[in-house]
Amino acid sequence: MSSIAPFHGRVGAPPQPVLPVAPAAPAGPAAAPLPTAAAAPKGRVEVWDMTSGIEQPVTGAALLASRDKAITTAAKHAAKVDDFLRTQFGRDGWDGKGSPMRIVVHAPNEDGTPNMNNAYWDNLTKRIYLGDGDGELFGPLGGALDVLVHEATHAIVDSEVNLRYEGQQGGINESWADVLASLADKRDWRIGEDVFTPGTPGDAIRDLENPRFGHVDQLPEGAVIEPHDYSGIPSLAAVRVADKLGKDEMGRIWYSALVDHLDSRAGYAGAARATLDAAAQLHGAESDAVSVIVDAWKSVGVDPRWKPAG
Ligand SMILES: [Ca+2]
Ligand SMILES: [Ca+2]
Ligand SMILES: [Zn+2]
Repeated sequence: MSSIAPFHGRVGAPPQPVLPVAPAAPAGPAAAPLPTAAAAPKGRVEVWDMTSGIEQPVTGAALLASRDKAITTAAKHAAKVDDFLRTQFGRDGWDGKGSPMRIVVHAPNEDGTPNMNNAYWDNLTKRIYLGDGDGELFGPLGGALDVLVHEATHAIVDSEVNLRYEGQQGGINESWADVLASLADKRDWRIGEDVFTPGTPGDAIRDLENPRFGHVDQLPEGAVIEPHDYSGIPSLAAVRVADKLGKDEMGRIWYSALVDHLDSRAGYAGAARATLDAAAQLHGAESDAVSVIVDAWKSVGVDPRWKPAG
């Protein structure tokens, strides 16, 4: 399970699908009269409502008629993610095979209590679970487009590369999720600012320009580091590449690195090599892009020539 925020004080297995559910009817124009054409999500989305504790499908007609803002906003954003993957990367759905975005709104905590302060991708159900937040730490998490892209990127990672969710691999997983999210919402490098601490303006879950750890030398030796904290190092390299090549071009290279070049055993150095291989393929081995990327990784203490230990 790959989430947007670290889970605090959680033990044991991640939330599992509660009960088998019937597949939802595809969202979008349905038998019911459409309020307006603009209200129909363009991208492919399937929605479940977990208010009752069970994943209940929301039909296209029910979605169009819904006055539940957490549901309608999450569905609108999920549709935008589907569009974004197609227009930004030419990707046909999160799995590259045309599958719709599948979201579960009002998802509870693992113990069944409501107002989960998190969102996560579950690779077993292939759905994104969106908590309502407690209103203090988070508002409903589907209210942020970048949170949806973050979780969709975990879906892409799981369908393309079998990364472990720990250590540097966990950091790579989280970093790619944040970096691709930063492309959907190009205003800045902050993640989740639209839903994080509704009572406090100007903050965010993470700021890729100002990560907790922005250089390998800052990592405390011997400590177990949480994947979201590990992610800051590759994310800062991506920021510095974007400073030179532009955000869209960085994104093109980073996406290609993920789907075409990243090795399932990669640590930071392997991730760096994947971006170099992608840049070399797109721009040539002697291109400026390649030297910009080498410099960016070195600035965070990662030498792409490192070989994995053992
Ligand atoms: Ca953002
Ligand atoms: Ca806030
Ligand atoms: Zn995540």
